[in-house]
Amino acid sequence: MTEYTPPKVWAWNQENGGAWAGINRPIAGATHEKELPVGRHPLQLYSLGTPNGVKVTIMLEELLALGHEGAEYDAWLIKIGDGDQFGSGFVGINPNSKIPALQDRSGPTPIRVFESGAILVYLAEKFGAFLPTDPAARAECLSWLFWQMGSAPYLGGGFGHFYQYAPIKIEYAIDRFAMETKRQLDVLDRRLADNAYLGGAEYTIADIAVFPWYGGMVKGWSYDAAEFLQVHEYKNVVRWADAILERKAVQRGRMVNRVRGELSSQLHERHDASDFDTKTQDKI
Ligand SMILES: N[C@@H](CCC(=O)N[C@@H](CS)C(=O)NCC(=O)O)C(=O)O
Repeated sequence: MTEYTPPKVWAWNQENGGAWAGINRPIAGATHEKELPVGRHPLQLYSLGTPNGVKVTIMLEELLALGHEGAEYDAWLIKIGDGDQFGSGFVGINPNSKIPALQDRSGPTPIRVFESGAILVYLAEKFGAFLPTDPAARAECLSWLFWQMGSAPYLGGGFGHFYQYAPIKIEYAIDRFAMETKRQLDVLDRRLADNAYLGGAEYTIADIAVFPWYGGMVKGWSYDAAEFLQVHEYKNVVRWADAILERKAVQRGRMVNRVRGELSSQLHERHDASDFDTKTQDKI
């Protein structure tokens, strides 16, 4: 390993060569003026089909499947590789410049919500679904939801970054984050040994948040690392992920704002329930 001695003062090296280096900046705020489009539905989602984005589209499709018409939504595509998250309109609803961001326009004054966990809680409370009201069950559900928000950056920003995206393979970094990712999978596996879902017997926003990250990991969708991390060993996580994947709302939610994979699985924007049948990339 080449030794690196940090200088006295860090400087921004724009040419660091890593994947995503082009969109990383040490400053916040908008880079350009750009209004966001607004559709006809009460909820406007600005997102991309990454694990964080998919949490929200799964939740919205689950709410619609339960018959909550107020959960009708327009899902607009934010291309983070092109820097759409730094447009002034997007920064106006998420000062952190990251997808997903939601605007609820059902009332007299639009309400903005950013951070996928906050969006899940907001929607669960608005529609009274997927968040138990019993104090013990609610505490368990929120504990797993916040576990996901705190843990996934080690999986994505730590393991995924150094294993797949970094321009050089650094044993120390890969080793550290592989160990933490396996520990996290074991945490889930032990919980799911005695419980159908993370909150207990019921499917909740905790499962909706954790599935795209850790379900994706054990299904081998992430970072080409299934063999490296021996993900098949986490049998209870695999069983749980398979059960969630059978849900029609989950299958639909995974298609929205998706820009990779089979063309028939990519619905770049969703403005109507019928779009799943008529507007996937293989059909337009
Ligand atoms: N904690 C945030 C994380 C969101 C996040 O990291 N979004 C990524 C895509 S998955 C993003 O928009 N990245 C663009 C950027 O960093 O400029 C959440 O859960 O909403």
